[in-house]
Amino acid sequence: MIYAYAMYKPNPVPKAAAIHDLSGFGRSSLTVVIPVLSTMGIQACPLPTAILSTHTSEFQDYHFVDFTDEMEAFIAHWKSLAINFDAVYSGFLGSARQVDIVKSFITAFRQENQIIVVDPVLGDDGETYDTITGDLVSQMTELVTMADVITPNVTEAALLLGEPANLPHEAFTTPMIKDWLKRLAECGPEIVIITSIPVIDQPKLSSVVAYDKTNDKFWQVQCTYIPAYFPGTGDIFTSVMTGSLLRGQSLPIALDRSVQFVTQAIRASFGHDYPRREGVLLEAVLDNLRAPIINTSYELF
Ligand code: PXL
Repeated sequence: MIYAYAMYKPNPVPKAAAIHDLSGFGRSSLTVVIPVLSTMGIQACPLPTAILSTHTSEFQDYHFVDFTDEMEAFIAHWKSLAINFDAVYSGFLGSARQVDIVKSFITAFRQENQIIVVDPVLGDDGETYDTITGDLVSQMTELVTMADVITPNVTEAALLLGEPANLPHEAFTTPMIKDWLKRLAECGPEIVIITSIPVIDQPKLSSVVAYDKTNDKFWQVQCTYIPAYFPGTGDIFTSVMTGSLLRGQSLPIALDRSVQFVTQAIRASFGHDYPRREGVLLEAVLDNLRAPIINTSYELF
């Protein structure tokens, strides 16, 4: 019996390699990824892609330190430690060359029972972020081929597919959304999630949609559209998604939880008069991640 117990090695805290930038101020990337994953009982192991004084949205003159040349040395050390990651989760990349580094990271640390989550951080609201080059966009289309789960927003989905990034609301018919989801899944990922989809004739709603390729099922969760842009909400969304999937939740429950949490975070922040560029008041709502899901609103579509 004692022998049998000694053979059993449960993994009480799953590990996620978190490949994102560290922006010192403004609540995005690692400053939201780490607290969200930790609160969900996941160990976040950061591999920084760049270090910035602030994120790049609505801040000028930020200081940007590209970490490309350091990443390989970090990875070599991690390889020598033979670390096993239950998830590899990448987000904002600081240069096009980093895509190759992340690809070889995934190859080197691949193991069974692991999820590779790629959040192809490129832009929002029809525009690319300040530091995103055309090269990085085309390289990102290659990185998504190695992922199990991708979580572009609607602008990033358009960029990955070579579609116009600023389509009118009326363009987002169900067949068109399904076509985008399927085309992205054909690139490789088993699960494709697109956030911030406009809902035709419902300006007060926004929707998050997902395609589960193995089971050929489409899911959606609708939420109230709040007319304010907060940076970092995409990073929070994908972090909750990653945490939920690592905790064994189903795709629609994970979607629901992520949408609910981001909505709570935006609602907790929207009523306050403070600069939006500082991101949502994550610290005020983080504990909600420990609460059980009570109401779900996901549906097949
Ligand atoms: O939240 C996405 C993101 C991540 N990292 C940096 C950013 C942004 C969005 O503006 O600037 C550095």
